[in-house]
Amino acid sequence: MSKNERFEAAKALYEGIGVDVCAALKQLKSIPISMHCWQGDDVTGFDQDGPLTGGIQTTGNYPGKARTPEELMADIDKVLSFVPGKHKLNLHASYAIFDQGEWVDRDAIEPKHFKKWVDFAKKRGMGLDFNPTCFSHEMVKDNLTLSSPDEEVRRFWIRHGQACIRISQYFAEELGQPCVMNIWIPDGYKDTPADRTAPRKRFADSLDEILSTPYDKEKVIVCLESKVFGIGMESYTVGSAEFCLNYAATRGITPLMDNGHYHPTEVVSDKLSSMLLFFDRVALHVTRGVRWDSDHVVLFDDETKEIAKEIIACGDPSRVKIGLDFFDASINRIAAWTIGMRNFQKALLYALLLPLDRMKALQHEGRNTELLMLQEEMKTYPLGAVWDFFCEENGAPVREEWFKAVEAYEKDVLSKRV
Ligand code: RNT
Ligand code: ZN
Repeated sequence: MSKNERFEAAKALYEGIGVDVCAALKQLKSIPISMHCWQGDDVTGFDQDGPLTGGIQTTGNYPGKARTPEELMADIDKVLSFVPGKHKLNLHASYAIFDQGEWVDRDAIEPKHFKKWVDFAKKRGMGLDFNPTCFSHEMVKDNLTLSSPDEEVRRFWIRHGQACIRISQYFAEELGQPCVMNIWIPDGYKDTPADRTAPRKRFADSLDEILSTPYDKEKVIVCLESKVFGIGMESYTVGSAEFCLNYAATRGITPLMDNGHYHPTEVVSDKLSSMLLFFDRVALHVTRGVRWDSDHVVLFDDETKEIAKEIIACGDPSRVKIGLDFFDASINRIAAWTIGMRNFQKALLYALLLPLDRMKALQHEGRNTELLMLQEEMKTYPLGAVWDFFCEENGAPVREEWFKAVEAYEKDVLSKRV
C-alpha cells in the first residue's frame, strides 16, 4: 500500500467515528511550539564561562555540543528541517551575541545584543520568545537573586528583568508577533528557613519593579514559572506554585507551568482546565520529569497526550503558549530536540483526531462504560498514517528517515567539534 493509500484508509476510519481529518491537519499546522534553544549547548549560553547553577543540571557528555552562536544556529536549522510546521524559538538572555571585544553584564544587555537572533528568526519567518537568565552568574549569591536580602544583588536582577522586557518588546516589534517572556528564578534554601515570608515579599516587590517598566502588553506576554524544588534547594522554593499563581492572578500576568515542577503524582494535564477558567492564557514548559525535574526528552507518553488533549479540548489552543524545556546531554542533542518536538506535535495530532464532542457527550450523559471503551479503542486508531502524511505534506522527513541525516551531521559536523 502506498503512503497515500494508507492515509486514505486511515482517514476513512477516523471519519467513520466523526473526526474531520483535514480540519485536524489544518489546525495542527497552525499551532506553534516554542523550541528552547538551550538543548543545543547544555544551557551554557554565550555570555560567561562558569558552570550551570541554579539547582538545574544537565547530565551526560555526548560529544558535539554547540560552542558558538554559529554552531547553535546551524544545529537549530538542522532540527527545524526535521520538524513539520512553523514554530518559535525560545532564547535565554545568556545567549546574547557580543561583537568581538565587546561584553556587557546581564543588567545592561540591549536589543542590539540579540540582533543576530532577530535576523535568524526573520529569515525563517519565526517568532522569538525570551527568558531572563537568573542563574549561572556570580551575582547569584547564596542561591538567591530577586529575593535576595542583599540589595545590590536584588537590584542587579531587577535591572536584568527590566532589560529583558525591553528586548522582548524589540523581538515582538521586529518579528510582528508577540514575545512570551518567562521569568523563573532558582531562589531557595537547602534547609528549613526561619523566615519563609521575607524572601517571597522581596520577590514580589522585585517583580513589581520589573513590571513597572513601560511595555506593550499586546506585544510582551510576561509569564511566571513556579517550581517545587531545585537541587541543593530542597526545603524551600521562593517561587512556589502558590506564590506564582497568586502573583500572576493579582498582577494580570500569565502563569507558566513546567510539568517537571510538581510532586510526582501531580499532573499538569489536570491543572489546565482550572487555570483556563480563571486566566486568559497559560504558558507551558513541556518536559519529562523522571523522579525529579530531570528534564528528559519529551516522549509520546500518556501525560504528554493528556496535556495535548486539554489544549485542544479548551476550544482555543492559542490560549496555551506551548514551549518545550529539557536538556539531555547524554545523547545526540539534535536527535533529542527533534524527538521532543515531533513527539509533542504527534500528541497534538492524537488529540485533534479524537472524537472529543462525542466523548464529552458520553461523559455528560453518564455513559461511562462507553466512554472508557471509546477512549481505549482510540489508542489503536492509525495515527501513524496521518502523521506520516502531515510530515510529507509539510516537507519534513517521514518516520525514522530523519535519523540518517542526524548520523551524517554527527559524522560531518558534530564530531569535528573538539
Ligand atoms: C528550571 C526551569 C527553567 C529552566 C530554563 C533553562 O527548573 O524549568 O525553565 O529549565 O529556563
Ligand atoms: Zn521550565
